[in-house]
Amino acid sequence: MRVKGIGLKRSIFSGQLGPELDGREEVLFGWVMSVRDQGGIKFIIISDKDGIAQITVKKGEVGKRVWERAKRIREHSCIGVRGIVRKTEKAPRGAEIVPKELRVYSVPKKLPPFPLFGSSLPKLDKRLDIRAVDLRRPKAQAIFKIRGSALRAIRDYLNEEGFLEVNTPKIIASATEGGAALFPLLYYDKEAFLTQSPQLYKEQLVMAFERVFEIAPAFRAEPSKTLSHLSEFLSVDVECAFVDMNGAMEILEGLIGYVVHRVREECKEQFKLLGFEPEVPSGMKRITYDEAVELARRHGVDVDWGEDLSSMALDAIASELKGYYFITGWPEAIKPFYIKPRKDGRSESFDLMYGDLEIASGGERIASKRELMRRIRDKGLNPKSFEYHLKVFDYGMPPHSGWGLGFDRFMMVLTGQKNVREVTLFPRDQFRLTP
Ligand code: AMO
Repeated sequence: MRVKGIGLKRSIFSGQLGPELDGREEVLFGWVMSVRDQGGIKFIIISDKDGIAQITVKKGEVGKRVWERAKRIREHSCIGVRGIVRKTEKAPRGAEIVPKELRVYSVPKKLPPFPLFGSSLPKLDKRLDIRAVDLRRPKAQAIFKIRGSALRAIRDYLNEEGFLEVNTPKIIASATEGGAALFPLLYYDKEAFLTQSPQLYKEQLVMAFERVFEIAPAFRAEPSKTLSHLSEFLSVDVECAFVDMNGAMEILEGLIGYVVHRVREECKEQFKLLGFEPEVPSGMKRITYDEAVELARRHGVDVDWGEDLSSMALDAIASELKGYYFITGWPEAIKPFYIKPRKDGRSESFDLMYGDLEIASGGERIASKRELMRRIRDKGLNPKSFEYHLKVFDYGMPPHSGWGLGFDRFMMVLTGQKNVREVTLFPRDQFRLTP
């Protein structure tokens, strides 16, 4: 049980504590949530990564040293305890720990700038300034446990579907997502950029692996301070050979359904704490861009055919289309160069929406080098900057499609949060570079 340094070795987390351990000696670590002092007896509630446990320190029942140490303990102290489990219906989990040894690792010099276990919360910015402490709030813990569960589910689903997980460079030489701005950086003596998306690499990789996916950060210099834009977000990217736009949408729809099912199954306690249940998608509706424009116009929103859908237009559309739905066939002029155009000015592209929030976008890609070069020129870009990419197309590029899912936005949907910063550990935006 004893180890050098911290002096104790954990035997259980609070989640494993229960009446069935009655009489056993166990070791727990945690942070003190509350101390209820009743003169000769102190009830210390600690929380660890699983939840809470009660330590009952009664004068006379515990050793002198333990009693003296217990007196020093305050809220937020970080402690370790070795003691005997005693079953009791009065304690959480139906058992308490009667300590034989108490170790106090740190006693806070001051209390956190806001109560972690109360219901009133200060503004998000204040909490983000000391995020590591804020993350000890039970609701924040619930959100990030759901996030972990969703990431596991994504990996399981895509692996099961025969996709290979890949990792592509995040320092890149040229832009892919026209509209979104790049973060430049000095790469030895050259200019380089942080990646906006693994787009070109994932396309190249279908030649070798047919089906690939990547879960990695993407960087966008977004000057807008909205509730759903970050400068660094987690992108789930999929690319698949021999599949068209519809095939790509099917993979995305299948993935979303699976993830919702898995998190609902794995995170029951967390959803209960949040007072929220994510919607189970059933048959995601598909509307065309033209239909979306019509719908917005019917609600009195002025939309010129060919322009991106404004937030007002999306609000109007979302007032009729609840939950998940696809908008397909976007005008080719507002889509990036690699998206396959149709002959009628539209393209083989789609966005996956949840209400008025875009959570993913994708489509079929141009597989012909000549056409891709033409599109690069038409978009006012220089084919020379894409030589390293274009030359791959000489060696048997298959037809292929894919998508990018904004994972943080998907997390907003899964946890019912209105601000993307609530579902991101250390969010980055125009105004925040620390912590
Ligand atoms: P797109 O630029 O639409 O497409 O990005 C894909 C998805 O990423 C999310 N997203 C963001 N999330 C948070 N903050 C941001 N600043 C931000 N920007 C984008 C959105 C969006 O739907 N290469 C293509 C994908 C593809 O075709 O495979 C791409 O990057 O949820």
